[in-house]
Amino acid sequence: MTDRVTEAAAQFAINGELESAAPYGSGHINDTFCAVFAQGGVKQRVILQRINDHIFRDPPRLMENIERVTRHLAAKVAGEPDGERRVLRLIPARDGSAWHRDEESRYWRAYRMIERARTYDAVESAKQAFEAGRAFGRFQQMLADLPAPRLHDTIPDFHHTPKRFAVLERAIAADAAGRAKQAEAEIAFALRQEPMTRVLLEAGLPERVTHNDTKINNVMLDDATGEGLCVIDLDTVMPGLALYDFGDMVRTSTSPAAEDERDLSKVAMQFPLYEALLGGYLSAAGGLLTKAEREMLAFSGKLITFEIGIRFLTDYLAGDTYFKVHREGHNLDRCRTQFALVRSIAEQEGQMNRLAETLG
Ligand code: ADP
Ligand code: GN1
Ligand code: MG
Repeated sequence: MTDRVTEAAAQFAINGELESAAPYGSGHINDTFCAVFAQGGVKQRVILQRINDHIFRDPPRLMENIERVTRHLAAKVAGEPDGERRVLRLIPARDGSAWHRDEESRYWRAYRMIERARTYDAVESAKQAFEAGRAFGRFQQMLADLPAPRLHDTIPDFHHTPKRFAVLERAIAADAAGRAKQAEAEIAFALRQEPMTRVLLEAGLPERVTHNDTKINNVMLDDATGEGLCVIDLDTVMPGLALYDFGDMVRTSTSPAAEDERDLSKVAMQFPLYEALLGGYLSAAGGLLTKAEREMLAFSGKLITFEIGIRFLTDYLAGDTYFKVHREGHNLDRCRTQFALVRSIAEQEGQMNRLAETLG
C-alpha cells in the first residue's frame, strides 16, 4: 500500500480504519485500487481510482459529467429491487467535493464497491452476451432524457474514426519507436480499410448520450443470477452515436477470446453470441433506434473493432504511451486480435444484417 493511496483514501467520507489497499481490475487507463476499511469488526470495500490525467485533460469537468449521469440514473432505478447496486455511487470527499486533488495535483475519486457481482474480461456464454447488451442498452435508454446542458466531451473526437486513421498515418510516418517493420502486415491491412472509416459519420445518425467504452469488462454481472447489474467506467459518457456503443459490444461480447489472444484461430465472431447480444440490446434500446441505425448495427461492430485495432497499432508504433501494457509487443498482439475479428465480422456481415431485419 503506497503512501499516496493511503493519503488519498483518508480524504473520502468513509467511516473506519483503512486496513489495506491493492491494485484492482484490468482496466487499461486509470489506476484502480480496492481499499478495505474496518469499523467495529465490519469491513467495507471501496473502489479508489486515480484518474489518468494524461488522457483525461480536465478531471473536474469529467467528474461533473459523472455526477450528473449517476444522479440521473439513481433517480431512474430508485425503488427497483436491488437499486443500490444498479448504479455507480460516488463517495464524496470530506470537503463535499466529488473528487480529491493530491499534493502532486493528481485527481482521485471513490465509488461504493458493487458486491456480489463481477466483470469478465472475455465473454463466456450467450447469456452473458445478452445481459451485457441489455445493460448497455438500458443505460442508453435511461440517459435519453438527461436534462440539458450537453455533457462535456471528456475526450474530443473519441470515436471519430477518420481522425483516428489520420493519427495512425502520422504514427507510421514517424515510426517513433522503430517498430513499423514488425507491423508491416497490420499496417498494410489498416491502410486498405480507409474507405470504411467515414461511413458512420456520413450516415446522418442522431447524437445521443452514449457510454463510448462498452467493452464487456465495463459491466458488472450479478454473481447469483448472471444479470447485467450495473454499467461502470463512466469516464467517456458523453455525446455520441448509439452505434459506437453497439459496435464495441460486438467487439468484446461476440468473440470469447481475450482482447490480447495470441492464437488467432480462437478469434472469431460467434453468431449465437451475436444473436444473444443483439436480442439483449434491442430488448432495452430497440425503441430508441432509427431505421438507419438498425441497418448499420453489424457494420458498427466491424468499424469499432477496426477503430480500436488501429488505436492499439498506433500506440504500438508510438512506443506504448497510451494503453497500459504488460508484456513486449502487447499492443501489437491486441491489434492483431482486433483485425482478425474485423475479418471474421466482415465474413458474416450479410447474415448479421438479415438477423437485424427479422428482429426489426
Ligand atoms: P479503467 O477506466 O481503467 O478501465 P474501470 O473504471 O473500468 O477503470 O475500473 C477497472 C475495474 O475495476 C473494472 O473493470 C471493475 O472490475 C472494477 N470496478 C470499477 N468500479 C467498480 C465498482 N464500483 N464496484 C466493483 N468493481 C469495480
Ligand atoms: C480502454 O478504460 P478501459 O480499459 O475500459 C479505452 C477504450 C478502449 C479499451 C480497449 C478512455 O478502456 O477506448 O476501447 O481500452 N478507454 C479510453 O480495451 O481510451
Ligand atoms: Mg474499464
